Amino acid sequence: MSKGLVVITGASSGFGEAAALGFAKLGHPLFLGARRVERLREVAQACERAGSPEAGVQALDVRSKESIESFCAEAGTPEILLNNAGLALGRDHLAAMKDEDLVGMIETNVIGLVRVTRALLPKMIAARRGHVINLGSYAARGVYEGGAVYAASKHSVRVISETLRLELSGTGIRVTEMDPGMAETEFSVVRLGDEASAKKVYEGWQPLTAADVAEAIIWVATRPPHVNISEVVMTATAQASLTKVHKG
Ligand code: NDP
Ligand code: 8X3
Repeated sequence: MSKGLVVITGASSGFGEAAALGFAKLGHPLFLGARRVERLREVAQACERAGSPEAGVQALDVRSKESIESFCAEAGTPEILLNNAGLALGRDHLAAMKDEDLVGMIETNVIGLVRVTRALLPKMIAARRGHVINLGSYAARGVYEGGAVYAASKHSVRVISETLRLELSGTGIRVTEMDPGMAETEFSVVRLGDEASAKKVYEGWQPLTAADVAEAIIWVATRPPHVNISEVVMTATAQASLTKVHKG
C-alpha cells in the first residue's frame, strides 16, 4: 500500500529534520516547511536519498498568516501533520521580559500551530483519516523560573491537543501530543543567542537527541489506525524534573 503524505513544519533542523528522515526511510512522500529554505532543500535531498518518493519544500513562516495560507494550499492532504515549528526566546524573568520574546513565542508556538492545523484539517476530515502530532514539551507539565511564557505556550499546545481529540472524535483522525524534555538541537542556540551558552546547557550530562524524539514520533505514527497514543512524555534519564538534571 502506498504511504501517505507527511507534512512537517520546522523541518530545517532538530526534531523536524530527524522525523522527516525517519518518515522518508518508511517511504512516505513529504512536504516540508521552515524559514531557512536552503536548509530545507538539503533535508529534502537527504530524505529522497533515504527513500521518500517525493520531498517537497516551501518557505514557511508560521508567524505569517499569508505564509501559512500559501504553504497549506500547496501541501496536499496530509496523512500525518507534524506541528513541530517552535522555539523559546530568552530565559528572562517575567518582570524583565522583552516584548519581542513574548510575542515571538506566542505567535510561533500557539497562533502558528493553530493556523496551520486549521488550514489543513478540513482536507483531513474530508479524507476521514489522518494524524495530527503536536510538539508540546515537558514544559507543558510544569513551570520553571525564566520559562513563564515558553511553558504557557506549551501548556496551550496541550490544551489545544486535548480539545482537538474531542472535536475530531468520530472522524478517524488521531491526535498526539509529544512532550519531550531537554534535547540537544538548535533549540538552546535560538533561545540563548549563541553556541557557547547553548553548549553549557548540556555539559556534564546526556540529554535527549533529535533522533530519540523522532523515533518516538515514528512509533506513535505507525500504530494501527484504531490505536491513538494521546500523549508521550519522555526525558533523558538524567532529567528528573523541569528543574532537576543529574550531572556527572
Ligand atoms: P530547533 O531549533 O532545532 O528546530 C526548530 C524548528 O522550528 C526549525 O526547523 C525552525 O526552522 C522552525 N521554526 C522556528 N520558528 C519558525 C517559524 N516562525 N516558522 C516556521 N518554522 C519555524 O529545535 P527543536 O527541534 O528542539 O524544536 C522543535 C520543537 O520541539 C519546538 O516546538 C520546541 O519548542 C519543541 N521542544 C524542544 C525541546 C528541546 O529541548 N530541544 C524539548 C521539548 C520540546 P527555521 O528557523 O528555518 O524557520
Ligand atoms: C524544551 C524543554 O525544559 O528547556 O521544551 O523547557 S525545557
